[in-house]
Amino acid sequence: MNGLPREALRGRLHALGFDVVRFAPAAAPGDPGLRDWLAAGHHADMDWLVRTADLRLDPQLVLPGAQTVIVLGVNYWPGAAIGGEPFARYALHSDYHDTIKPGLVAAGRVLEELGGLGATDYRYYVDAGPVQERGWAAAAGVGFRGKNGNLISREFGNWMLLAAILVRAEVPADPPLVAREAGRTGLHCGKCRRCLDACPTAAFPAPGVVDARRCISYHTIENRGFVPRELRAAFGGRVFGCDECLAVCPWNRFAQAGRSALLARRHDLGALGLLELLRLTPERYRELFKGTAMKRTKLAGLLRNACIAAGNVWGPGGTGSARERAAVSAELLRLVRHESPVVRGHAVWAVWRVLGAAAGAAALAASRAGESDLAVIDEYEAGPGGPAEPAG
Ligand code: B12
Ligand code: SF4
Ligand code: SF4
Repeated sequence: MNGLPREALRGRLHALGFDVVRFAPAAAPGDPGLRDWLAAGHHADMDWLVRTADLRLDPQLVLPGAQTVIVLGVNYWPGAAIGGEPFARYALHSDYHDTIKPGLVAAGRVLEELGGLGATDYRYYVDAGPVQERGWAAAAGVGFRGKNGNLISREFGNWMLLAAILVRAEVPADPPLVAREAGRTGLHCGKCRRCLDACPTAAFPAPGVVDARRCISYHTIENRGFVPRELRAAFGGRVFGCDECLAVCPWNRFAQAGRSALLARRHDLGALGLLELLRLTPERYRELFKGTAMKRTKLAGLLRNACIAAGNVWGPGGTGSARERAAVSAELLRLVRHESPVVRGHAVWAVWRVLGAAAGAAALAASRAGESDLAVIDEYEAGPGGPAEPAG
């Protein structure tokens, strides 16, 4: 197989909308931590990571004969802070899997044209494939793995999505930022540990290692069931994803406004209030979130998350406005009768938080009598659990 001209290829892929285009040799990378991470259970219930571990550790099992991994970065910094706490920034776009994919399809055509490759000589992935995108990005010098676990670009900071193409052709490799230290966590962090200290749920058992069982991003996006009760109060007003350990990172001072060539902004969603989220009907949910990453949680997941956020924002020490308190309580008391036990259970938790012990018990008495799901009954039994004076 012929080699591919590196700079011509980089230029063509950049023109397709990829902000960073770099190349690493597709040698098997060994096991720089994935197996330990899985063995410790840090993947929570994401068992697909276990099932694909062998593939993730050896690109030859994914595409036999692969010689190069092309690592692609898409910068999603909007230029100024948008939205707020409820939604992770990446989610305020049409689903990036869908909008980056046409760029990958076009990249495949470029490989065929420049390298005379066939369609089976390459495989591309964005997020969902059996490829450790952060590891390859570090190997190709896209950036370094911060103590927050994220791949940090010295050009764009933390706000970069990744994609990868395995290809059966040689491309001269780009060097990692520091030779022989590509995978080292915190390579350019120095003594800083802001991300570790800022994590609301203490989800870092060690620098660079995220325990998904404690991570708000995992629970609000991937977890389909009950969120552990002891973690909920730390979620604050977050409804989908969490940017905390990314946002505090000083490397973001280098962030540049993205071209958005392979993204479609939905910053309008950032203006949605919690009350509106609690009131979502299936029709309104479809209308608002069609084509976004937030479809992943389904309506029940989003309502569950909104209940947790409401329980925090209008609960003890919360910042919710007194003007909206009655309306929020009314919606929560409607949701304690929702068809999904997961929504009902978290609505009960939120009612305890918002109304406190006495008013909560009175308001919940009727629905409690009719509840038969054991997990939801457990939420009734748990009561407010701690100081529950309604705020403000
Ligand atoms: C599972 C997953 C999650 C889980 C677990 C996160 C985690 N830290 O592992 C949860 C749901 C919690 C999550 C959350 C988020 N995620 Co996520 N997630 C993934 C996914 C699908 C797999 C990651 C994984 O395998 N984790 C296990 C750990 C052990 O692996 P790792 O992070 O890759 O790190 C190892 C390797 O890099 C390896 N390594 C080191 N050197 C080398 C060298 C080579 C050559 C190789 C191959 C490997 C290697 O060693 C590291 C330590 O073991 C990737 C997509 C993908 N296919 O890679 C996206 C991905 C990592 N997520 C992403 C994003 C944006 C997020 C969030 C910011 C979303 C949000 N705002 O809520 C948060 C950030 C949380 C955090 N601090 O990490 C982006 C990150 C982009 C970037 N710049 O780093 C990715 C790459 C998706 C994408 N295509 O853009 N995520
Ligand atoms: S995404 Fe949020 S909860 Fe998860 S590790 Fe980062 S700061 Fe902690
Ligand atoms: S916040 Fe500090 S420690 Fe964390 S990734 Fe950024 S530079 Fe590294």
